[in-house]
Amino acid sequence: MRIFHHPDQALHRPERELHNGGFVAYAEDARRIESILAVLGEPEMPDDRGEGPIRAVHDGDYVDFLKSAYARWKAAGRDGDAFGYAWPVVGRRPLTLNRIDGDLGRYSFDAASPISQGTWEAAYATAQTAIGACDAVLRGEGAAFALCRPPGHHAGHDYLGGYCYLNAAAIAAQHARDNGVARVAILDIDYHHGNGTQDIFYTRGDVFYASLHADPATDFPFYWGHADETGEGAGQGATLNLPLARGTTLAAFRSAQAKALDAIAAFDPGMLIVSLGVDTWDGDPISQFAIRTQDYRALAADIAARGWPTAILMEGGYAIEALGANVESFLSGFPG
Ligand code: SP5
Ligand code: ZN
Repeated sequence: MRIFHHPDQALHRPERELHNGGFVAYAEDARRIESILAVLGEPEMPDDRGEGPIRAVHDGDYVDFLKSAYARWKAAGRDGDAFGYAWPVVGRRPLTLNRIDGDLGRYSFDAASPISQGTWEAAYATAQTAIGACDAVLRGEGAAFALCRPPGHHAGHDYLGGYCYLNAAAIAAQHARDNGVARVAILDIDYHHGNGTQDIFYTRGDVFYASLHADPATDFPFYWGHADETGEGAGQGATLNLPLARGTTLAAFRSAQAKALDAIAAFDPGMLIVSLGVDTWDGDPISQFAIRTQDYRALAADIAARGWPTAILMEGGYAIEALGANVESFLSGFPG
């Protein structure tokens, strides 16, 4: 399988995140990529398609904010990575403020996603990597893998969060739409609900979003991913949320995935995008499912059996030493 990755993705290097009332080491570590490449071997560099496909999904002011936030943080005399500490509660006026702290609150939804030097460059490279895999599939590959990092599925039209800054899956889906694919489906099997992807397509009927994830009643991102969120307007019925209990093993995960695949089949997509998180793994340090390494091959084979041209995009997974084996197992479920 063709594998895409851009070395600039390593430029995103936050030191810490806020967790349980204190600062801890940032879980979305750049070494995640090294662990995966050690197993998969040398990747392809994606072409640079510019900011057009990014701005086709994300708010222009938000993109400008991401590009300038770290420099503004430094200009304000701050040490370390840029963090928000005040957020506009839903219903506040959409004020335009110049202060960096105001913008950090306006454009984020958690305090676990700092902006470091190089965050923009890394997120931009992640987007190009996703587009590279998407283009390979558009040009006839049965499946291709984008080794994205930082991940993307928590990032919305105009916000960051959950270690995500630009939504690679949404950018790839929109890119496919803009290149003639009438209906695109996204299957999100990261441990966490992909709130950003859901939000971006919530009112649209041309991109189907199905997600298996830890029940947001117990797990991040809490405010999205409940079973009664099914889309709105033209998007009514084009969002499917399948929350699962902590401790979920292969059998329950696999039957929920079959349900998602059946719904996607009824939608009849021209392309599938898989948001692959291996934070569903048994030993993941921040997650509570019990999927084993060999299970990923079975899950992937069930997806591949449907026969849709498929771009696979990396999302979460934090057991650094196990990532290579888990991703390799998943990719081995696809032919070729
Ligand atoms: C893409 C993705 O998987 N994002 C997950 C974001 C989850 N953030 C909330 C959980 C934070 C737990 N942080 C523990 C850090 C230990 N070093
Ligand atoms: Zn996750």
